[in-house]
Parts: sequence; C-alpha cells; structure tokens
Amino acid sequence: MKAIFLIGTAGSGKTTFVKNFSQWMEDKGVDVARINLDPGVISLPYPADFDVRTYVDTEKLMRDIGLGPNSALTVASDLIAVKVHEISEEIEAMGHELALIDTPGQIELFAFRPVGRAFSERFLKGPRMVIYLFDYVLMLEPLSFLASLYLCMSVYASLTMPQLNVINKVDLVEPRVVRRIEEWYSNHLKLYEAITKSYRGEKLKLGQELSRALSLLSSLNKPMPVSAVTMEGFVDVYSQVTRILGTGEEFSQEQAF
Ligand SMILES: Nc1nc2c(ncn2[C@@H]2O[C@H](COP(=O)(O)OP(=O)(O)OP(=O)(O)O)[C@@H](O)[C@H]2O)c(=O)[nH]1
Ligand SMILES: [Mg+2]
Repeated sequence: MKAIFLIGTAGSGKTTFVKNFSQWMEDKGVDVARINLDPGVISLPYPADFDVRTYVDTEKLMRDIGLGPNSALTVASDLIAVKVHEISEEIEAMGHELALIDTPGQIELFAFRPVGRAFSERFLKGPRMVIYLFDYVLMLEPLSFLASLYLCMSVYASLTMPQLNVINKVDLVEPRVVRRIEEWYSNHLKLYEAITKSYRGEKLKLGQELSRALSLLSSLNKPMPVSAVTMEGFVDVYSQVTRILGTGEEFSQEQAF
C-alpha cells in the first residue's frame, strides 16, 4: 500500500484535506484508506479506516500520570512510534491501494520526534511521500514567508521522504496575493526588495540574511496553490502524487521534485 502523509502547521487544513482529497480520489476510482495518526483530535469529519486513538488514550495519560495536555501528546506520540510495526500490519491487511494519513496539529509531534522517523522508514510496504501544507495566512509578510519556507525545509530534512509542497486556503486570498507569493518564491530579488521596504533594524538584517540563504532551499518544489475546501488544485496535486508514487521504485531527488 502506498502512503501519503499530510503535514503542516496547526490549522493549516490537514484534516479537511484528508476528508475532501480522499473523497475526490474515490470519485476517480482510487481505493483510499483514511488514516488518523493524530492522538489529540476530538472529532473527525471523515470515517477513519484506522484511528490511532484506539492505541493511545491521551486523556488517560493526563489522568494516570498527571501530565499536562502537551506533554501527554508527546508521550502519546512516542508510544505510537514503538507500535509502528503493529499499526502498519493492521493497515496493510486492509488491502487498500493508497493510505492518506492525517497527522497531529502540532507539527513537531510528528515530524521532529521518533514517530516521524519510524513511520517514514518502516510504515507500509509501498512508496511513501509527504504533502506539506503551507497556510497562506502565515505567508503574507516577507519574514513569516521565510519562516514558513524554513519550517517546510526542516520537515524535509527530518523525514527525507519525497515532499510535495502546496499552499492551502487559496480560496481565502486575492489573486494578487497568490501572485506576490509566487513572485517571492521564484525571484529572490523581489523578496529582498520587499524585506528592504518592510523592515528596519534587526528585522531588516535578519530578513536580508535569511533571504540570501534562500538558494539553499532550491530543492523545495515551488508550492502549488490549493484549497482543501473548494478542491481547487486537486487535479494538479493528484498528477504530482501519481508521478511521485507511481512507479513504486526508490525515489531520487530528481524524481521527487
Ligand atoms: N477557506 C478555507 N478554509 C479551510 C481550508 N482548509 C481548511 N480550512 C479551515 O481551517 C480550519 C482548520 O482546518 P483543519 O482541517 O481542522 O486543519 P488541521 O491542519 O487538521 O488542524 P489541526 O489538526 O488542529 O492542526 C477549519 O475551520 C477548516 O474548515 C481551505 O482550503 N479553505
Ligand atoms: Mg487536524
């Protein structure tokens, strides 16, 4: 079974994306399993074929060990990491073609803890990839745009799976904002100019330094605009997913992006 992990900052739309993209793919005849790996979610808007909350109970961890909500989630995340084999066998036995996997709101709980490494290396038998969701709301200012790119790159560095980067919630922003963000991404000089216009002092210095290092991020694919709500961009996402997962062969950087 092939695997797609949805990763992104809190509220970026991972769960909505899993709900609507799985439905969209099913309508195209793809046999999709909806997998919830978020131990902290209260309710899900899609019928999960597998729900990690059957393996770990975050509220019980809070009650029994006296943990606060965030440390209970980190313990839950580490408990899931040691169960990767068991979870993988259970899902593989369902015999679906593709697993679409929802991950926790706090990005670090999955991407930067042992669970991320375990799932990126040992989950299911088929090829795996990440769809990384940027959120337009966090990319409107030059410095927050840069912070978003560096976070995306950190996820790639941590998991080293082929990563398709998309910017979600395009339905909420005006076309000129979409164009501006595309321009900052493709033309570093434009971003440098925006930084120079927007900031003074330490922020200006930091922005200039960070934008100079942008060339280091050239291995990131240019993020595609999508909307998990209106489904705009799903066709393009699907064609990239097919390209990346299609062959089932070992991926190389060139194949991935
Ligand atoms: N307009 C619009 N709203 C969206 C889109 N995607 C998600 N949302 C909204 O954003 C909010 C958060 O969406 P979720 O799907 O719960 O986001 P998430 O990343 O799973 O959130 P956490 O798991 O809490 O991190 C909800 O109110 C969604 O309806 C989108 O493409 N467009
Ligand atoms: Mg969610």
